[in-house]
Amino acid sequence: RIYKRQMICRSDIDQLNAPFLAIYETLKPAEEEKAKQKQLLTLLETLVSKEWPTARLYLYGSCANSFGVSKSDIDVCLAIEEADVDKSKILLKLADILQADNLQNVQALTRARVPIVKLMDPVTGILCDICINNVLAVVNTKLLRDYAQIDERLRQLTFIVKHWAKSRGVNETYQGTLSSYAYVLMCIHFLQQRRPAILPCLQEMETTYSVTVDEVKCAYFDQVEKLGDFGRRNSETIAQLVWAFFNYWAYRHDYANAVISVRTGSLLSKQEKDWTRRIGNDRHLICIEDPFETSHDLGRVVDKYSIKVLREEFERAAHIMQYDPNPCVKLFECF
Ligand code: 3AT
Ligand code: MG
Repeated sequence: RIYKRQMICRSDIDQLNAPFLAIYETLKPAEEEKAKQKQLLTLLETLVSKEWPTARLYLYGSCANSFGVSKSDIDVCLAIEEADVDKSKILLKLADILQADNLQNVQALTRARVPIVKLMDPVTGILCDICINNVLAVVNTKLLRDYAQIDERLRQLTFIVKHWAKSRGVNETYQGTLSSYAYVLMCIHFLQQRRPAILPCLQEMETTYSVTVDEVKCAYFDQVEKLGDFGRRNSETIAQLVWAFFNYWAYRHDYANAVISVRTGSLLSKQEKDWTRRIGNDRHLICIEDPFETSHDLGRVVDKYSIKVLREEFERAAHIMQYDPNPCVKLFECF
């Protein structure tokens, strides 16, 4: 590897706070975008309820988990409580309804891994994906949103990490790199691990919210407003955290043995998860446990080629954060 291992942070790190916060501010969506999303959701609700009066629509993903940058697509889940829903049939019907109401580029992708209808709203210009009964995604969206309310540094760090991943081409699951969802979990876990901790582990606390979805019990402490200023004893700044995040994934993470787990707020071993060998396409080269579907490794998309790409990008980022005179430019240089 070309980059040298670095453990001690540069002395001028805090001069990078202002530029990182400026990037965060430019990525943050404006309030009027939220209003447009609501407007589209209301239209969709009206159309859907005519055909399926008891169905409900939920926003999930980055438009609802507070980690969405400006101009993101929106993800919508149509929840239908019917025995034996034939998803393809519903999606085709839904596509007809949407098309008839002049929504643009309506497409039903019934054979995708997660079948969806895609559309574009000509009034707001918003692109939207609608899936059926993906309720676990709605619940994990709530978990992420609740974490985001505890300490603003989580949102800042995640925006910067996602922006880096998109710029460097390592946010493409079909190419074997990680999903946005995986990066958010990496950021939450990282802040749970700081000493003093910046984030608590909500799933280890008293249960105040509990639902069972597809036989998976999802329970955690969701009264986050009661946590006050949880992270106040830790005064690390965003620049220090960005530095430490990349340093961790470049040089400190034990790729051979460790699993990061937001559910427990700690590191687990591959041994105890039985993630030590390749089964089918799951190679477990970088292990990120889903907080609710605990048998899911979000790193399963990573293969023996893309793990190299990913680790080299972490090392490049760590090197830039340590040595580059102008990291806020170099870090996000397009791949
Ligand atoms: P972008 O801003 O769109 O990149 P996002 O948070 O919307 O980020 P995705 O579009 O990749 O992320 O995914 C939408 C949501 O679907 C996020 C999460 O609630 C859920 N999700 C994605 N991948 C998984 C997964 N492997 N397991 C469980 N839930 C997932
Ligand atoms: Mg999305």
